[in-house]
Amino acid sequence: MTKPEKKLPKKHKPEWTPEQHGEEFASSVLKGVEGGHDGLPEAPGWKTVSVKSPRKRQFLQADDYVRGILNRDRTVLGRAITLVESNAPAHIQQAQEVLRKLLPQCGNSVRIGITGVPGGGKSTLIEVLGLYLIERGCRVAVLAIDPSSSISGGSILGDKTRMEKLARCPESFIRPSPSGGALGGVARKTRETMLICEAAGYDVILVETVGVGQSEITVRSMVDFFLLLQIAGGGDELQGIKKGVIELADAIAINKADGDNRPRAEAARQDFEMALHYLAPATEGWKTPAVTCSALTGEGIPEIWSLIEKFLQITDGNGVFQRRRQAQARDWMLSMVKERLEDLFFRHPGVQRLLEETEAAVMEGSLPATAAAQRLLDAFENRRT
Ligand SMILES: Nc1nc2c(ncn2[C@@H]2O[C@H](COP(=O)(O)OP(=O)(O)O)[C@@H](O)[C@H]2O)c(=O)[nH]1
Ligand SMILES: [Mg+2]
Repeated sequence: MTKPEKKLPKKHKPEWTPEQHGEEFASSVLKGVEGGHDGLPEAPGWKTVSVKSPRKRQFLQADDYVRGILNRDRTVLGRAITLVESNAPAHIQQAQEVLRKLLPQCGNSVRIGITGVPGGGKSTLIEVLGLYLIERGCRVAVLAIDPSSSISGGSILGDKTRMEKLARCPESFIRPSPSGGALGGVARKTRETMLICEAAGYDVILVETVGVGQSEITVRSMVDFFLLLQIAGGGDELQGIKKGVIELADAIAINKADGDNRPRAEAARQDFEMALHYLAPATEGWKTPAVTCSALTGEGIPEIWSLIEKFLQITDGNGVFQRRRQAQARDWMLSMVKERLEDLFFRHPGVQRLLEETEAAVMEGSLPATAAAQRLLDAFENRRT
């Protein structure tokens, strides 16, 4: 077959790149390449223009994914996660098949969540802790939940440079937060990614999340151990920190306890210890400690790991570990049912037709809220009122 003479499409700048972007952002993209991607056949008359990789991607069946993941093939692992992150119905179905087949090999890792204020040193700590664990023969996966990152685009780049050494280790796997808008979607993708990483033999899964909004609660609901990272600020240390977050933590680490900052970090630690005294612990049978550390010097990091090991030993012994995992799986299922029902409800044509006027009637006081709710629910169930 002779090559069709075809003019290359004009090069376009991408619509958006972050400031000071690296090579990962193409400086130019080609417009209108149809087909030839992800194993799809090429569109007739088109020659796929490949800038870098001439290797054609094979379309993988569910069993290919499963085999690749169990064989610890990082390329297949990456592609399986992309599959899980896809919102296309066909992909969701295939991802579920892969997950179902992998499930017997899941659940053998330690799941650790790390939260704290932006800039508190979470990524730096994960790098140091990750390298420490790899030295001890572990394989480490790092995931992130950051619903804001798909908007700002910033934190992914920041974190990647923060975890440079860890990223270079063959025993590590780092995956930035999936884009996907609502926290619910991001959480589902992260949970399923976690399961895939477990099947791929990662012993420790570290989930980083920003300490804003609802994401701490989401991460708490998917991990065994939850670490709250704090830094010593000026004045009253506990001001501005949500009490609720402290109650979720299995340990509080005051980071940046180095140089001149040491005494202030120690003072903050004492404040937290005092506050913890009055709060119910996050995990039954475990007393939440407050410690200091420095992700910069590595001081205190082995001690944090010892804490986690002790926690695992205790919670395994008293059954709390197993019970929490069971409850997490059940709650996750229920929350997905609720999400789906809510979605179906508000998309229902009968509900959509009535919603606006019913809302208005409730607001002006002409219809009681209970009767209004019943009216919408009846519309959802297609019952005449
Ligand atoms: N002095 C000092 N700086 C640190 C320490 N840990 C992190 N940093 C710095 O704090 C900044 C934010 O760190 P990063 O890990 O990105 O924070 P994250 O937003 O919580 O992930 C970076 O400039 C780090 O070098 C520490 O223990 N001591
Ligand atoms: Mg970070």
